Amino acid sequence: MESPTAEQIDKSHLRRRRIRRTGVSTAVIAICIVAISFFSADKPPAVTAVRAFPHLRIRLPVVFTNAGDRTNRIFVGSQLGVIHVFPNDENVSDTTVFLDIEDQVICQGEEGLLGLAFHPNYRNNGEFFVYYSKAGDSHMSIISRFHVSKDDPNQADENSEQEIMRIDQPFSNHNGGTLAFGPDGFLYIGLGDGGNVDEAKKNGQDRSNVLGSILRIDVDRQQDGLNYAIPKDNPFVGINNVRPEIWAYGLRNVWRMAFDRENGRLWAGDVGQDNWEEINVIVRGGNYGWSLREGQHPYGTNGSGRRADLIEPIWEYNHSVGNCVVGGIVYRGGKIPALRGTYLFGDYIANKAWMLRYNDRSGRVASVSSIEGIDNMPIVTFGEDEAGEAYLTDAFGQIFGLEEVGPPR
Ligand SMILES: [Ca+2]
Repeated sequence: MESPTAEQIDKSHLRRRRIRRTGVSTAVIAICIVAISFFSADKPPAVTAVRAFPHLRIRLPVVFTNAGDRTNRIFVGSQLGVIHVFPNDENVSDTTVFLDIEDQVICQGEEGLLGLAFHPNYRNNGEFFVYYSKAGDSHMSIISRFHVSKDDPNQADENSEQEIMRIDQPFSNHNGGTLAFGPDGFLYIGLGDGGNVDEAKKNGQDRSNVLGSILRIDVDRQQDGLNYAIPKDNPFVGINNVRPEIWAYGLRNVWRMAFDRENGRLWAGDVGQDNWEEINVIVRGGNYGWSLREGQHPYGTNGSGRRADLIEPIWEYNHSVGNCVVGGIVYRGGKIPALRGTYLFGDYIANKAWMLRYNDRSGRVASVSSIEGIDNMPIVTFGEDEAGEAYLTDAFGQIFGLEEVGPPR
């Protein structure tokens, strides 16, 4: 993929040549060279994926996260319905089963245990939240609260389940499934459009149900007979026939979203259908266009041109590049300082992953470059440890970290 900075750099070179012709002082030229370096610096260093925790192989590792409780442990959720825990130590040889609800989870195709998030106050209240597809029910997604056991920090209390929400899915695919707490302490839930193809149920633009949306709920309070409450500043509170849980909508199948731990910005990958995969920056009340648009293009018979009320993805790529975007995380670790602030994402089908630099002021992408060393790795998810170091997992059960291998290229 072409880096949008290339043109800017070319223009800077032209400017520099013009200055030389007019005989401007070397000090000015030096300033220009600094400016050119600044443009170049808007591309991250060369980075490669390397195997992390090489003695571990975890079946279908769809969530990689930490508890934020200063114990420096890693938690990996398996789509089968098992959550593993292990110390953040390269030499670890085995995991401990933190929670096993395999008997109540159907793991098939896009269904299974898909989401796991620890309460921001987990250290004190021991609460964590799980998203799974319920066995014995027809395409039913469950979001439940569990507690850690009283006497063993590496063991959840399987009997502590309290169902928070259930979502009746019309089909088996497009379940979304990411759970993530925002900096506001509310739980965000990424959902798909209900599945099948061509947005069969037309849920993307329909706010009378929760599908095709990202939800925002308060799990610390209860309201109207629900096991959660609606934050008062949710964008659609009090609007007739619109679900007040909705934070943003017009989404097809959010496969992985994450908050930037430094500035709270919410990033989401939205899997496309025919041609385009999307990276979106999610804002309050945003309509992300599905199924009027796919990527930055009209979609289907009701396809729409650009409209002020439809938010375009900040980045898209077509199906000659990859077929299933995996939204990642913004790197905030300490190991690769020049990578800080870079959004990492990948593609499940294409065996590719990228680093995206975003310009806060312009709201535009400054550069996208490939992460090296991605070979025969169907990327499933990204995650971070407590220190903000980045990891990704693949469908073969392997975990990878990142290493800097040179200057930008
Ligand atoms: Ca879109």
